[in-house]
Amino acid sequence: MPGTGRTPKIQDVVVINFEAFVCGTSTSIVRQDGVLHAVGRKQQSHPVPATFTDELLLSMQEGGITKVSLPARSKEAEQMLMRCGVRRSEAATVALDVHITLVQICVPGGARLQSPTSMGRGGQPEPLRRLVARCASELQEKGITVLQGPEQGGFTPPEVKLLREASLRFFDLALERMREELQRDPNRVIRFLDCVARKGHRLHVKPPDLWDPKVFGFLHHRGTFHEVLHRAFGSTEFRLTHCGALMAKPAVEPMPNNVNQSWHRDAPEEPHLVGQWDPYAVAVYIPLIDMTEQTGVTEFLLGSHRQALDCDLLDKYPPPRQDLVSTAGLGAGDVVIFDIRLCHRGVLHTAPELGVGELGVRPVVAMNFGVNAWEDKEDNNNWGDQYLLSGPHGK
Ligand SMILES: O=C(O)CCC(=O)C(=O)O
Repeated sequence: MPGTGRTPKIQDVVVINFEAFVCGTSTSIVRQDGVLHAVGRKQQSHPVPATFTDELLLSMQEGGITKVSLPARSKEAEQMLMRCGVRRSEAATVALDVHITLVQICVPGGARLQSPTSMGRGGQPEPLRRLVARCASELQEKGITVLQGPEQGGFTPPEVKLLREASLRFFDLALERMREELQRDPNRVIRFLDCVARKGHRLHVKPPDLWDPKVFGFLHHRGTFHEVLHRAFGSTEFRLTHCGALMAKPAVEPMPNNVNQSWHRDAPEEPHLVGQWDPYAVAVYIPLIDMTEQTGVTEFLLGSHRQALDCDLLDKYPPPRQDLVSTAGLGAGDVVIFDIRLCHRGVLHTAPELGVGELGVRPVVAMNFGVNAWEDKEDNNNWGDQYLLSGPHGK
């Protein structure tokens, strides 16, 4: 099985627990008597051509696919099948009925992350104290909470504009420098102290301006989300340890690296801290555009912050949908707070027309906060040791 080093055996039946969601159809790939069958919602079963099977098994072994999809009857779909070795006559059978490709589907499987309501009983806005207590308790129990709209402590349109401009300004400079680096050496790995490429076409950047308290003081203190953190940590002794922006570039071409991020935690459990603080560290995400299922959402597994679960396995064995939430549906400026241990992943961004800047990117401000006793290893573990851009570097 993928990830375990074991090759699927002929007698394995229904080994592949992924689905294709195309044209409203859910299709499972089932292995029976050594042959892959695609079984549609109406239980019709189609053998998957042998050439395609090999490719599919290989991808599964590499853990690259959890869901498969094909844009209905499209030219690209047909081309994709051809590239996988399916002959035109076979493609007609497979493509029209079953809709399979090796492109990983890029919409989240679970519910939209939503605040129960911004109104209290009787249509009144929820009093700040109650809102803070509710969000802190949600963060503790589910591992994630959200502040939606300025009335709940989300950021205002002018604040979002400032954040978006600062993030894009830095991103554009970084792109220019990256192009120069790649021209010099096409194999250059983008791993700098201020800019790092991540899977899922993410570029994680650290715009130094975000550390400027005169312009971006609202990120650093006195916001409603700081109140939630205070309440959840049970202490005022916490601090901002990382401040950056996650820029998801659109994945529009059928390319082999068009894959969602792998499920992961941003930091591991620290048993010596949990006894005293739970949570002891969180990530705060602020989408800078309105999010839809197509704009590169982040998907989260509820409750996983307190589970001794190997997040990596979720790539091969997708979690139940009822335990998943995503940032789809959130507005620009909403504030997502999640436990640093919560399993999550970035889903591909496929709607450049809804993004911003020259490339149509999806920007999200990403910050880490932790109690003073927590050491954030983000900057040491995940980044390079040289700056891509010269000039001031923030913190
Ligand atoms: O960009 C996203 O949606 C999530 C990114 C993420 O989780 C990461 O890069 O660690």
